[in-house]
Amino acid sequence: MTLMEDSVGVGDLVLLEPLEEEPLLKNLQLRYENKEIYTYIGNVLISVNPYQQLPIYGPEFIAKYRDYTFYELKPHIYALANVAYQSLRDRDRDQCVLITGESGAGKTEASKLVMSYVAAVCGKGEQVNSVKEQLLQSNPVLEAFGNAKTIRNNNSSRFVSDHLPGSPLGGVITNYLLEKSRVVKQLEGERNFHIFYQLLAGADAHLLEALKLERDTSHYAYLNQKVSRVDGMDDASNFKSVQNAMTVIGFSETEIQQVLEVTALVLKLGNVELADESQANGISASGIRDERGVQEIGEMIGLNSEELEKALCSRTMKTAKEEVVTTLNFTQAQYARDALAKNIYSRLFNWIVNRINESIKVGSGEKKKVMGVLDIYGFEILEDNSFEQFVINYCNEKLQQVFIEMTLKEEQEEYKREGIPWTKVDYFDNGIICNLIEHNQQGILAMLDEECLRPGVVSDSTFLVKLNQVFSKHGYYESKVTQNAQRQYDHTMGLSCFRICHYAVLGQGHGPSRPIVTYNVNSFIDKNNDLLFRDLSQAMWKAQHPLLQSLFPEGVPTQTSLKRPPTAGAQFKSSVAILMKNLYSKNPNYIRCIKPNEHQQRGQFSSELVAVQTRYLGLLENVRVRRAGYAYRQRYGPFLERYRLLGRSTWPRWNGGDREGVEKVLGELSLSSEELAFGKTKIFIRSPKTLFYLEEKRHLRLQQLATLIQKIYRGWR
Ligand code: AOV
Ligand code: MG
Repeated sequence: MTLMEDSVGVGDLVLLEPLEEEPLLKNLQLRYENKEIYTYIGNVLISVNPYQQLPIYGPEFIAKYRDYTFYELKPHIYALANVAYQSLRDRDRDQCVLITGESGAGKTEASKLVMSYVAAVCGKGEQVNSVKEQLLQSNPVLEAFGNAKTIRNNNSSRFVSDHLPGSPLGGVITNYLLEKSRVVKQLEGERNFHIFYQLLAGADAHLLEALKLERDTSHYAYLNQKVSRVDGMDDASNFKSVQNAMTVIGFSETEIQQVLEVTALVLKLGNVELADESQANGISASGIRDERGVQEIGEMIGLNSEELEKALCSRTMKTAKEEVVTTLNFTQAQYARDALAKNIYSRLFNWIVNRINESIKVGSGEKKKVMGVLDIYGFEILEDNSFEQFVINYCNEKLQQVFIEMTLKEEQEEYKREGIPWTKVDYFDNGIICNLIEHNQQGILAMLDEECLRPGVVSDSTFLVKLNQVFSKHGYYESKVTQNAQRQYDHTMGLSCFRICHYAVLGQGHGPSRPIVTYNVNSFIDKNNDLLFRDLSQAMWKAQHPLLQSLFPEGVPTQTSLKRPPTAGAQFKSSVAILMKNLYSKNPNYIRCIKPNEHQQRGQFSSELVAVQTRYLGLLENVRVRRAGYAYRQRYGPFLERYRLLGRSTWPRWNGGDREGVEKVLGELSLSSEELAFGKTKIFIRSPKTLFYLEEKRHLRLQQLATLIQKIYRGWR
């Protein structure tokens, strides 16, 4: 079975006729309904989430795909993984597999499939096998600490990971940007990170007692009381898997214990109840309502509870000359407590990632080639979008930019390599939207920073006022204030909101399905400030708990720096920049994931929902780019093998070179020379029609040959 013999639709959208949205969607739907979830656009793989286990994975399929070239078998994620792995090995180029798509579209599952493929086909030997096992076991650990149930996906990744399986396998996982606000607050219908529920459900009585935890999730303020269980997810047994995985990776028993202690600490912090102790004379202050809780925490982490109390309820301001201690009011104290919990958890997560890396990193010495598998949180449009969605969507916007630029570049390079003239292709450059967000002075993030650092009264609304002034005429920005007569007036947008028109695919779909996202500026300033008062980091550093202490190196009292740590937005932006640099230095391979319905249900394909995604993934545009020059290309060898039965001189036997053979066959068929280009190693065909013509001819010829054979056979009888 090959690409074009695929019974359901076309296996490569480059062959789609006519090239329009409706047939494209129909093609994906038809394939999906026949459980063909993979489709190509040239070397890009589209994957539609099946929401069911399909019998198309595992050793048997891996073995099949490793022995064939890309187009010889049905589209499959293994074929893409194989191409990436082979160019890593044979062409000595670092690779990256870039997986994009909205939340719940199947990115994480795809990344796991790619990694398991690479693990299966790469080098052998005892040491390699153990590293492979460790790499694969990193998934359950990362998912426990970095994933959570959201409205969109029961197992949503709340961080960006870049797995770098090396050669022979080894690697590093770079972790960027955990959504730490989830630790203290979750939207309705969502959960905190899986590990909290796993720990409470799966710890045996002895462990629970040692950590002084209650089994019941309702005991903990940080665990959303409305949802504690997820259908089909067994927290208790997952906890066992996580413990086991940590052991396989090489965490010592003490390390595992300490990780769990810090996890428990976060839950306990959430239960520290604060009291408003403002005095009649107007001086505001806060205190601890339940001293026992703080004492318990103190004992657990080896810190005097009075010290902890002080750090939670007051703040030392240092100036160049003196130190002033002020009491925190009730709101500030709550903020401080939550900031501490968020910081502890996100630093713990980073520590875990680094610890895994120590185990799996490629041996030191000469630089090894690497293959990055980048799995990010998907584009998110919720009913109420806040700072988290804003940065997540910014990250996706940047990836889209890489995608467009690199697809074009790759296409151009292939033409160059093959010695074929390149014609420029026009495409929509989303740089304007990226700029709107990230420009150093005039970008939304820069203005947010400016507002956070500005002395005087600043608030989320002063920030919005500023945005409105600066972007009043920006084509991709809108708010209630900037809306003007030309634009459709939208009464639903709140006064505290602004809107961005993301991934705008110009000229296509100006309807409601354009990915316009409304962000509410509420708490943008706080979230961006992400302040952790020094008193708290110093207290954590003083704790006798070795892991906890190591998470707060800046708590060393001798540190006198008055420099403000970078804001959350600035950190995010620089992580994104590193990520981009990393991507541009590698050879890209793309997987574009699509979510077929909003209900996480198998078998349902909503055309409207898929249409929105194909638009903002720019799939049509992608096909257009791919077809702008030559729609189809194939190496001479396999091409000749397939079509030589059409030529008089090449059938039944051909003794010449592959390229000459192809020239002969196509020459004898009198195809227009406009339609063909002979590259150094590949034949290029301009329009899909020509390819269909060849296929049709081949089909007829096969029938002819079959009849002939039957005749001969009958003659024999
Ligand atoms: P995501 O990574 O794209 O979302 P996931 O990879 O977590 O999405 O996929 C969501 C769910 O879809 C999984 O938990 C599986 O149940 C199912 N699924 C996805 N791909 C497959 C597949 N190939 N075969 C079977 N089931 C699949 V997010 O992390 O939310 O952006 O932030
Ligand atoms: Mg994911």
